[in-house]
Amino acid sequence: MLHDKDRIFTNLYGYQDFGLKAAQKRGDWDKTAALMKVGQDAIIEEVKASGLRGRGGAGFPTGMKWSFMPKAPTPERPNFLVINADESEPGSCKDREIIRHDPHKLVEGALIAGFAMRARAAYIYIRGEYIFEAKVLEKAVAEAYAAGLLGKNAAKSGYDFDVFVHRGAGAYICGEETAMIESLEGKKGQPRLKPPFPAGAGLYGCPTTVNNVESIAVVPTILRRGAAWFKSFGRENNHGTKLFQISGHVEKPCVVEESMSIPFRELIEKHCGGVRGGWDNLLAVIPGGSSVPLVPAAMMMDVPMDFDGCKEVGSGLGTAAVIVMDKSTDIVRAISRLSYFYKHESCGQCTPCREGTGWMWRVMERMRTGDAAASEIDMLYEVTKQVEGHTICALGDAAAWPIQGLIKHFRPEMERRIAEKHGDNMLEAAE
Ligand code: L3W
Ligand code: SF4
Repeated sequence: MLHDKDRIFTNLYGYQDFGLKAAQKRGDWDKTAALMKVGQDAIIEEVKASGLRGRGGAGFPTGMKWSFMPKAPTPERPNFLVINADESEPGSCKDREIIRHDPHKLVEGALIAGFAMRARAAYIYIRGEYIFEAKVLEKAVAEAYAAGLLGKNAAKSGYDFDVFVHRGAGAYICGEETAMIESLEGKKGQPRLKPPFPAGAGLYGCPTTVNNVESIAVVPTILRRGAAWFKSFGRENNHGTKLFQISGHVEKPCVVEESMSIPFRELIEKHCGGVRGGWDNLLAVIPGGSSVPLVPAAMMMDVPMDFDGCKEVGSGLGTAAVIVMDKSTDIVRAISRLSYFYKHESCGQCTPCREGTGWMWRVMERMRTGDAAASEIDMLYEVTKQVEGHTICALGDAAAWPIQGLIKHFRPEMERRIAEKHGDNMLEAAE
C-alpha cells in the first residue's frame, strides 16, 4: 500500500499552483546540480537499480535504454531526448495530469535524463488536443529558462541543455516513437522499420531516446530518494509507484498514484468506491488501455496490477489505463468501436494494417448487429492472426488483440446475436 509520503506526484489533482515557485516548495529543482554531479554513468546505474520500466506501454527497462546512447557524441551528431507526450491511447490520461498540474517534475526530469544520456536537447512532443496542457508546459519551460534552470549552464550544473515543446496535430500514430521522430522532422507521421532503433538512428539520423512523460517525470524523485526506495514498491521485475487511470463503470473514476502490483480489486475498492452496482455487476476489464485484450471479471479480481500480472491473464499493463465495464455494456459494440478507432488511426503504410483494420471493423459491425454468419467468427480470428506480427509498427497488433480477446472470452455472446437474427440454423450450418 502506498502512503501519502511516498507519492511522487504531490500535485496530481492541481490543489496547488503548477508554477515554478510552488513546484520548488514541493521539492522540485532542489539542488538539481548536486544530483547531476555524481556523473552520467552513475545516474544511469541508479535508474537501472531502481527497476524503472518504461511507462508508455512497452515496459522496456529505462536505464538500459539510456545506456544504448553513445558516450561520446559529437557536435555533428549529437544525442537527443524525445519525450512522448502524445498521449492518445483510449483510456490513457495520466500524462495530461502530470503536465497540467506538475509540469516541473517533467522539465527537471528532462534535464537530468538528458544529461545522463549526454543529450544536447529534449523535444517534448505533446498531442495536439492538449491545448491547455501545452500552454502550461510552455510556461513551465519558459520559467525554467528565466530562472537559469535550462539553457547554458542549466541549473548551475555546468551542462548546456535546451527543452523544446512541439505540438502534434491529432494523429494517434505519432505516439509511435519512430512516427514521432518523422513528425518532429516535419514529415508525415509514419512509423519507420526497426531496427535501426532510435538509439542508433533517431531524430535527424542522430542517436535518440524516446521516453514516456511519466518515465521521465519520476526520475528526479528516484535520484533524491534513492533507487532502493523506488524498488521497494511492487514485486520482482515490476517495481515502483505507478499512475493508474481508472475509467468506465466504477463509482468514482480517477487517476491515482499507487504501488505497482496492487491487486485489481483493492485498487478499485480503495480509490474508485467499487464497481457500479457492486462486484457481481462487473463484466470485463481492459487493464492497460485499448491496445490490450479484455479480461473477463472472474479472471481479473486478484490480478496484481503490473506487467507480469496482466500478462499472466492474457492481457497487458500497457499504460495502466484500466477500463472497467459492467454488465450494462454491449461488449461486442465496445470492441467494434475500438476497431473503428484503429481503422481511423492506421497510417495506411502497410497492407495488413491498412486493409485489415477496415475489414475487421466492418465484420465487427456485422457481429454487433448479428448480421454476420457464424462461420465468420473463425474467419475474423484468422484475419487478426494475419495482421498481428505482420506490420511495421504495433498498431496492427493493437487492432488485432482486442478482437482476439472478445472471441476468446465472449464467443457465446457473438453467437447468440447471430442466432437471434438468423435463427439457430445459421450456427448449425457453421458447425
Ligand atoms: C535499442 C533494442 N532499443 C527495444 C526500445 C524501443 C522502444 C522501447 C520499447 O510500443 C507499446 C505498444 C503499444 N535496442 C531495443 C530498443 N528498444 N528493443 O524499447 O520498444 P517496443 O518495440 O517494445 O514498444 P513500442 O514500439 O515503444 C509501445 C503499447 O505500448 N500501448 C500503448 C501505447 C499508447 C501510449 C499513449 O497513448 N501514451 O503510450 C499499450 O499497450 O501498443 O505495444 O523505445 O526503441 N534492441
Ligand atoms: Fe501504419 Fe498500421 Fe503499418 Fe503501423 S501497422 S505502420 S499504423 S499501416
